[in-house]
Amino acid sequence: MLTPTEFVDDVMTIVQQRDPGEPEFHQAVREIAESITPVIERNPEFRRAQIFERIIEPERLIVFRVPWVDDAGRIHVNRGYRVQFNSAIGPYKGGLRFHPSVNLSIIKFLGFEQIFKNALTTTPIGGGKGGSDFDPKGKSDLEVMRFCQSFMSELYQHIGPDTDVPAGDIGVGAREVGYLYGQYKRLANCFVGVLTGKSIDWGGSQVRTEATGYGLVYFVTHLLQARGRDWQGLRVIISGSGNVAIYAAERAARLGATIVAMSDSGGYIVDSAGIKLDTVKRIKEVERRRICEYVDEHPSAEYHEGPHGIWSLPCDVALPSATQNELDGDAARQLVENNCVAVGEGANMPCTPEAVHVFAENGVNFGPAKAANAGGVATSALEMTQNSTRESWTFEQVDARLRNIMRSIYNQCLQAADEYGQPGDLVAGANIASFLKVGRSMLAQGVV
Ligand code: NDP
Ligand code: 2IT
Repeated sequence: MLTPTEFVDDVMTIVQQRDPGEPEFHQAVREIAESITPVIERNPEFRRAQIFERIIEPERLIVFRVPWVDDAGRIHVNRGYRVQFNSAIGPYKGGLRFHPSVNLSIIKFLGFEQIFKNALTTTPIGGGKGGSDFDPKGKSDLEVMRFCQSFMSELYQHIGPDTDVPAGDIGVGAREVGYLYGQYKRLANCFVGVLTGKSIDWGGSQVRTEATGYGLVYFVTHLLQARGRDWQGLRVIISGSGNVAIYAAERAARLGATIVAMSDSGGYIVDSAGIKLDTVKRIKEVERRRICEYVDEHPSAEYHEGPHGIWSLPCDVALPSATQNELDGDAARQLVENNCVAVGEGANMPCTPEAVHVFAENGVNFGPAKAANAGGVATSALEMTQNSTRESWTFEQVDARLRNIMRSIYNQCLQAADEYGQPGDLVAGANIASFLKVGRSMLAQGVV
């Protein structure tokens, strides 16, 4: 009989020996390994076929040089990555992150999480992720274009509409997807759905821009319903002010919530009357400036240096939507003290393991990232469907599908948690339901 500790220890020994110096990847592997021990016990064929031991090794890892020339004629060299982690249930799918902090550990944790997230979406997509340590901040449009063209000059040979379909993530939005797509099309001489998050004018899907944030709010709606509540009158804190944060704020505000605080990497703004989203959108999406400038236009609001203090504010719901490990145990205890009732992870792995533990101990309803933020990639899969059938669905059609998908994800998590004796634990439920789907698919396809 395998004890849970033995299984987790065995797995962690493998990744720590094979992949030293990858703390974020180890963190993501440990969380899943801990949750799925009962699945391995109940399904010995998974153990015999070494399913988890195979899942933790990417099918393919591509690392490449990205040279580019700035506006002053200086040459820069960045590093590009694409991890094609698992294709058991469909083509590799996952975003590209452009941020100076990007390294192999971060790309692998994101790619690993993506396998399980994508399995929950009910759509047939495998897991992948990529990016670069390039920093788009402060660069001109032409510099960003030259960088994207150089990045795609290598990447194009590894991707395809039935092979691997990248999209956006931190630092990669509509502008970058446009430049990346232009270069792909030129090199491949082929107009296909090889990227998602495209503009509506040339193959994008309605709702993709809004999908991660809207989907997060649809998911948290179920958490609130479980407590007999809705969004009306709730005070909500959202970290970040990028794609996920902005559209989560928009949807929650439309449902009657007051968004009291948002942030960027420099600090956070507090507006107890409710943050004016039009101002945030203009500052962050159009002008690409800093969130602190919000208070110049709304003097009753406050700005505080440093992003971490945002969790000390009183709120009913917290939606960490900036980056990994941004909400730690102390922040979680502060939220609990302030009577926060629900937390939905908009970012990938934003809560540390200690924070997740604090929420569970204190009865805070918690939506883990791979379930709560899956609306973005799910809508990417809907974009792929529209591209391959050359259809364009209306906003209402896509939004209705997104709501159904988020409901299905919530139900899958609840059911799996129940079946494996951990009722209400959505972290366990998300990990078990997704692992079962990927694991069964790998079993069926043999040792590959
Ligand atoms: P954006 O680039 O649009 O916005 C990122 C936001 O997070 C910005 O406000 C940024 O501040 C802040 N941020 C980024 N890095 C840090 C950091 N190291 N410390 C503090 N703040 C930081 O990215 P997205 O909104 O697309 O992504 C946000 C999160 O959501 C990421 O974890 C991403 O993986 C996840 N996600 C995204 C999806 C999508 O469809 N876009 C889908 C599912 C998950 P600043 O402007 O100062 O850099
Ligand atoms: O983390 C994520 O799910 C994303 N960045 C979206 C990926 C996608 O392919 O739409």
